[in-house]
Amino acid sequence: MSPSSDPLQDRFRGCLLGLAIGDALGGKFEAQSADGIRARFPSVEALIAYPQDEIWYTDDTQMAIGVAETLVEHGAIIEDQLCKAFVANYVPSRGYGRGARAVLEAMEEGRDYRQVAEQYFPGGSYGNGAAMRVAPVGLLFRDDRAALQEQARLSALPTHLHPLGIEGAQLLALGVALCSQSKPFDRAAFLRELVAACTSDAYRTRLELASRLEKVDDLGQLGNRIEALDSVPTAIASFALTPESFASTIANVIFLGGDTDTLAAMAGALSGAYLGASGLAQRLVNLIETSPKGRTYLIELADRLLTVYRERHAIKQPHQ
Ligand code: RVK
Ligand code: MG
Ligand code: MG
Repeated sequence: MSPSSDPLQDRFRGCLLGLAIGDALGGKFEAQSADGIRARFPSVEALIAYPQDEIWYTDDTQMAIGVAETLVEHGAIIEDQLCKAFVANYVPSRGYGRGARAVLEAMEEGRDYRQVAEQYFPGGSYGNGAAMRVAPVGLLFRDDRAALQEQARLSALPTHLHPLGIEGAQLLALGVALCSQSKPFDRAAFLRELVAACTSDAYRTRLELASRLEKVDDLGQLGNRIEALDSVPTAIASFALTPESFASTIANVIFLGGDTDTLAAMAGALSGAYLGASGLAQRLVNLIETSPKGRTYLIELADRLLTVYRERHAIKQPHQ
């Protein structure tokens, strides 16, 4: 990849590549214990140096690609089109959540997937599957908070109807939007804005705790699980503690064990949106899989999303 001289292009690329790297590296440790991972890797550097061959992403990136493709094609989330993209990209062996699998298979077979989504988990899923894939929404609607909230909600709905699943996606999208704007990083302002955007006490409490955390060793207090509430604030807090280091931001959540791919995918998307592709760990960028929807495709997708963003901006503000 030739480095971009366009700072916003660098950030769009960084977000998608950072997500894929976090997902793929974290995917090597999914469901392992924190102690087990720490015993093998005493430092951030040791963990980041671990992959020697291509790293393969999981469902997190695969679904984020579907979200980005829908936005690129239609300029906004259109549910039918989003479902088509999810189904077209669906490779079950990439490691989907069990509820998500049931919903996607209903979509694939033309059954009533909304009913499956409502009934599989009564009240809807509060898994982190909507948040893990939402980053492209944060990029495209980075300058329009109302649209960002609504588009993040729409991107969640096919699989995640529970308010905590939806709110997790809205907060992560807002985090990406803020990261794509801020330099230098103001941690207090970043977390204040996220706290102010919370609609539930549950997220507000976690993000207030995140704003009081001072050490990466305390990140575990925020959770490391597959539920959105137990992972979205953790990813946000990890980025906020080490904003200038992509490697630390993804490694510190992988060290927590548990849902490592998704924690690192979300943290990686935030970090990449802030630092840009040029600020990522270049060795890992070069190891991202070279499959048809691998590294080169992710870069092209980020560039196409930026084109749509700029077109949207030009239409909204014709005199600027
Ligand atoms: C495998 C009870 C609920 C629930 C509810 C729990 C991939 C379930 C990715 C469920 C991510 C899990 C992850 C995931 C993304 C959710 N009552 N339990 N109302 N709602 N859960 O199935 O796309 O790794 O244990 O909707 O959100 O890497 O199995 O899928 O880590 O959360 O899956 O929720 O999963 P799902 P998802
Ligand atoms: Mg995954
Ligand atoms: Mg996961």
